[in-house]
Amino acid sequence: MKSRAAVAFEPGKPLQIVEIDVEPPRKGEVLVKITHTALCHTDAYTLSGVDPEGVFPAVLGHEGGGIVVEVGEGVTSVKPGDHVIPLYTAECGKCKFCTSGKTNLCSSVRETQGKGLMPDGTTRFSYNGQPIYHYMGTSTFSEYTVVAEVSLAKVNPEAPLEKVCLLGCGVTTGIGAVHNTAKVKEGDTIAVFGLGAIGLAVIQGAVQAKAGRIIAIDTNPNKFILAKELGATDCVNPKDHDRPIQEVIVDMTDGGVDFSFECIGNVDVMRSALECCHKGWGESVIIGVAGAGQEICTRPFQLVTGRVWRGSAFGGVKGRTQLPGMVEQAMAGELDLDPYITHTLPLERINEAFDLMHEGKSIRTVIHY
Ligand code: NAD
Ligand code: DAO
Ligand code: ZN
Repeated sequence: MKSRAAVAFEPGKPLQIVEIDVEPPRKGEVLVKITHTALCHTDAYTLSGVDPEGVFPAVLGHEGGGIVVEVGEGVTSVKPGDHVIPLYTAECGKCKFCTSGKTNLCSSVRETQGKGLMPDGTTRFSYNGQPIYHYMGTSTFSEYTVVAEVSLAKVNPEAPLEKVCLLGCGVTTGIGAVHNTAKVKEGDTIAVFGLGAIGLAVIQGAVQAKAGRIIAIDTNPNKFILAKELGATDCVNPKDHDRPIQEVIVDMTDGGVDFSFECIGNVDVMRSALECCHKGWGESVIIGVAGAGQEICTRPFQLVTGRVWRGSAFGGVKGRTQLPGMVEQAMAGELDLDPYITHTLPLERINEAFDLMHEGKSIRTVIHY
């Protein structure tokens, strides 16, 4: 079938809106009509060409929502008409990871997903007879996409897909990192570095956890308005200080925070985030994705004296099991998605959405088909 899609033909170049060919779903696969997708910084990261797993040409996009059109052989958990959120972190429920009870990472489709291919090692997309690669197992920048069954969360059909698509990545990642990775408790002091959708969702999660002080840090002071609305108690711009930001935060908090979250992907900030943690117990969670080959560093004494460095992928959330419940929370008004949606645009204007992100003007732009 034909599908309108925004294709990344080359790294560093704008996406091109073209009509691609999409093959029917094969065994264990599902054809989904994407109704809405948002853009995340990770899409920009891959498009820039620095992602070691970035293959071109590809259909990017991983924060979407849609409706099942057709299922391949053996698919039992979804049927045509079901509303779904594609998952870049699959959940097969059977692999060593899924059955460990220790992680939300799943190995079932991981190897091929990282190569831009479907689990059988081929692609369902082509343009003028040339193959187009998949991305993160989701490829939501195409009106019709093919996704592995294990990479789909079935959600309440009453849920507004134009909003709950955000649960496909950013909001879930930030909120999940607070509850599943850090396990923030009532009264804890936290620091959030970077106030894009991920950092704002960390703030929202911290408010849910009844954190005490929530210190929001960004070099763009325009981000402080929304951060305060969502519950930040203090806002700090590193540019206002002539000493390392970790020293500023340690002084503000009588020795450091209980938890910090890096939501930028900057290895220098990752160090600051660790070192602003309280001696003896402070924990820092890395969420941001750093450039290929970059490394983090600190003095080992920081760890010897009790600080802990962790990381979080998709907020530690098991998508098929837990995402439907988060959608219910959003529908019940317990999880407000409206503040994140600063812009909406049709697919044809998706490159403007990337510009808005790079200019620091948007939190999330929701693209409609
Ligand atoms: P974003 O670009 O919208 O937000 C980043 C924020 O960081 C911006 O507000 C920017 O002003 C601020 N910033 C930049 N440099 C800074 C500095 N030196 N000090 C303080 N603030 C600074 O991005 P996003 O969509 O919120 O994503 C954030 C990061 O999280 C990205 O690296 C993305 O790839 C990553 N991510 C990770 C996961 C995961 O599962 N681990 C999931 C989604 C996104
Ligand atoms: O299982 O080995 C693995 C890798 C899982 C990928 C997790 C990706 C998390 C960070 C990427 C940000 C996505 C928007
Ligand atoms: Zn698994």
